[in-house]
Amino acid sequence: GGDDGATAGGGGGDELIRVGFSQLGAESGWRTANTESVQESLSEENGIDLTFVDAQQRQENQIRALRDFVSQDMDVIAFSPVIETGWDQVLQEIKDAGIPVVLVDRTVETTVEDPFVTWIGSDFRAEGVTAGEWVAENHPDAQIFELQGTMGSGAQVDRQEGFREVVGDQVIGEASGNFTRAEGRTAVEAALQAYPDMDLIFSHNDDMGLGAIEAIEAAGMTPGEDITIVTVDAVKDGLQALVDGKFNYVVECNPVFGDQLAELINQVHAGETVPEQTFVEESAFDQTITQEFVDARPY
Ligand code: GYE
Repeated sequence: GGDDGATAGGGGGDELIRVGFSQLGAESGWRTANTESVQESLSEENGIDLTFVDAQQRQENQIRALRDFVSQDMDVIAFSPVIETGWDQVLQEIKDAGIPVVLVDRTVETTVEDPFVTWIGSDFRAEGVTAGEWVAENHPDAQIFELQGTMGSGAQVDRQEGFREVVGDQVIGEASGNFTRAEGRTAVEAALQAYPDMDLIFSHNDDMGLGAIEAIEAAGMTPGEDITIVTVDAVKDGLQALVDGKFNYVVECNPVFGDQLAELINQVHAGETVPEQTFVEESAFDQTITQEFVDARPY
């Protein structure tokens, strides 16, 4: 639906773009930072009236939220899908209602044609490759345990694919920690029993890596020394673990793209042509980062 003619940054209450945003959860430090960025930028100041709903990592909650947005006739629907598949029906319903979709962070796999106008997020596959290349260069003989994110999520599927392209033959075990610290800890407790030879963990995010630290210390070993830990995200807690010598390498995944998202939403609503994909910028860090750098990290 949506009325045309709202201008970017437009002021008056009547002209605000009504946006429904379905966030997938609050599972990690990355997600918290992402939610803060989205809520701060999808603001009246940027011409947006935001309805924000957290799905607590459950797809059925997200589908319900998306249907609510359709019945509320939102101007634009934005969402970050918890897993890649299972969206065909609801995406078709949104399309039939004529509401443009802006996909955020994670990706979808669907049979619906042109299911979204634009996507903004990270190159998860490249993150996996970056992690793999550091391992290949620094620990070419490592016995690797891969601590996976939520199975079937874009971030899990693509990080695994990229990582294994480089060092796949060194992976001796894998389990999912669902991107949370608690489940990461449980998975590594089991892995320490199942794979006594493992000496390197590739964790798909910082929070699960922090859970791994707890499990390793509880088993009387030294994280970062007895077991090398490589993670993705680079939230403040992750970088602190790096400076403390408990993580060895952290690939950055940038959650702070609310301003870019707000601009895309304004452009989409105005019917302007937007790029199909926008990749946010990121880098990677090793133990040479300083405490000052960590202290200055805003999230
Ligand atoms: O890396 C992880 C979060 O989809 C990029 O989800 C995101 C990932 C992020 O739970 O910490």
